[in-house]
Amino acid sequence: MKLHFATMAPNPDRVRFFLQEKGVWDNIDKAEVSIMKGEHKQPGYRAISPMAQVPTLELDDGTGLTESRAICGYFEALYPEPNLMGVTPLEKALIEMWDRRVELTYFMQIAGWFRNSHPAMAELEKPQIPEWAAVCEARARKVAGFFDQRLGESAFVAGDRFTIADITLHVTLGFGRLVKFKPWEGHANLAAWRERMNARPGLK
Ligand SMILES: N[C@@H](CCC(=O)N[C@@H](CS)C(=O)NCC(=O)O)C(=O)O
Repeated sequence: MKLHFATMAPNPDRVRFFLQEKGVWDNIDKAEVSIMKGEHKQPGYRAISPMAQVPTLELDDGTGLTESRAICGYFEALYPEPNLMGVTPLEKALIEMWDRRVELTYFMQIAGWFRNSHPAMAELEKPQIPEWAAVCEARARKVAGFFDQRLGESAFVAGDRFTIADITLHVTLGFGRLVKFKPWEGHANLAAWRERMNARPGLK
């Protein structure tokens, strides 16, 4: 199998951090795709990733597995330890709940804000809609407060141990820097959690 990924891109980073935390990143065969050069839109790549996005995990039988969370789920099954997606049915559901909350309510708002306002995205996001960027910005600012409150109640996003939900939030905070959004300035719980995440070798 081969992981098609891009550097400096949040979804590929979700998978990279997941594999680094598993300790297997260096063992995986990889191919770098340049988004800025449009390599993800070439017919050869679209054959495994019809929506022309990275990351894609290309399996030996030619199957193209996309969606970062699905790729992580596949690797979780291949490399069960350390567990990052839950063991019991309830724990699996709670971790998925928190991970999807981060992705859908926060990560996606940063994506909408960035893609609709940043000059570097003008080629990829046509048309850019400044009004939509403003809506996403307001939502991102609000939901950052929700996660700050959560991290005041819980050491990690999904409970008392590190999981994929922490990886998704860590990537989201990094993604937000592209629109100069630093919610840890003014949110003490988020700031303390971020310090701990930044200290993890797997999240570098
Ligand atoms: N839902 C997908 C999203 C993948 C995605 O949007 N990837 C971005 C890079 S972070 C991409 O390929 N963008 C290319 C483009 O917008 O043309 C996932 O979870 O992997």
